[in-house]
Amino acid sequence: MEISRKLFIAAVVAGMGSIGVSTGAFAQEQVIKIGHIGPVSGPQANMGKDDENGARMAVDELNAKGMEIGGKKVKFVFVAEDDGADPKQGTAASQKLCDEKIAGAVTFLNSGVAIPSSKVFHDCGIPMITGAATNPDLTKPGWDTTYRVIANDNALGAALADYTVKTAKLKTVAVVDDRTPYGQGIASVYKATVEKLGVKVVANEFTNDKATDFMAILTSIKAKKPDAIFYGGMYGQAGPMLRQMQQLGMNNVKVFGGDGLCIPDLANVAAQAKTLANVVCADGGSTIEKMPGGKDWKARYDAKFPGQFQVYSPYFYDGVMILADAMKRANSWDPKVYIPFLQKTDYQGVTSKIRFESNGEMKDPTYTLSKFVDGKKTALD
Ligand code: ABU
Repeated sequence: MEISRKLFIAAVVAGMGSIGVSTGAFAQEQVIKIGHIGPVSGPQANMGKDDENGARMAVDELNAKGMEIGGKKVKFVFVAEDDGADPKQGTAASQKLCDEKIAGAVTFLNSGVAIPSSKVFHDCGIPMITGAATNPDLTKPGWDTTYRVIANDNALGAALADYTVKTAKLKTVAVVDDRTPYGQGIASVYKATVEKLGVKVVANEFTNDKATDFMAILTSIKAKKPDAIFYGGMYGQAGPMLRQMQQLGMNNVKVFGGDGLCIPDLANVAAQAKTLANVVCADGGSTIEKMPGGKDWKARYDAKFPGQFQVYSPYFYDGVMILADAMKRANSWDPKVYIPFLQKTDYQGVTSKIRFESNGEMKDPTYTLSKFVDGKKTALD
């Protein structure tokens, strides 16, 4: 009796394979792993965590609803890794998820991590969608494994340049970037576009993505009397920079920046600096209020992750739904089989209708410019 029970268990375990069937083998559920990698530790953790929350929420909702693919009941399992905003940690985590045989990843806040990691995913044939990394170089190779569901920095940098000239009617700017692929990339798009539109760039300064003391850079810029500073970088630096601008009396200097600093919490990061009122920043996509499914989605998000919403979680949510949609249409979770269906995505998401260009960029992406009114992030019309 005991021997036949052992033989039975051995037969079931052998039939499971290493990843194929859930531990509830008797339920015959097919496990499909979805990965996320982002900076959930360190100074960018609140943005990284928000992205992870969006992807996790989609996985939980798919499982709650129940889904069959190719006639088989499936269970999605969320596998999350921390990259600390560090390219080395990010590529190592990407290889780890490849080795764990995830079916797809919805992933990356930082372009400096996403770009080298996209090669890792390409080499192991696993598709990745980002809802936040915005450097245009990400999709330059045109791999069928790399997708983005948000506007890139060509759109955001140019929109801010256009605002500088046509709306704010400024004549001179200083440009500062953090030397990361993101900061450098968006700053170079902004600089080239404002120069083309007739603005004089009176200073070009550099910092890094760990710095918090900008007094020397700002003192040098102040002497050149620019109408505005464009900062290419993240909120962890933009906050102290705004505070130090106030300390130096640069209260009439406008501040422009991309999605890396355009977070609802910027007032706190800037210690309520008055200069916050001079900020205009650009995010990819629409406000929650204007998204087709935004209000309902946000109510569910806030119930699940109170006080954690930042910017891009709805895009990570849509990214997971897009992977599931492609698998459903392909009748398969095997990347080789479902990638051609992913390329032909035509999905009505929470954020917008999502379709892809042949290089994996989103078709017809939108963006939003915002300012801060009494410390509250407020979209411009
Ligand atoms: N786009 C916001 C996060 C910064 C980056 O792309 O690296």
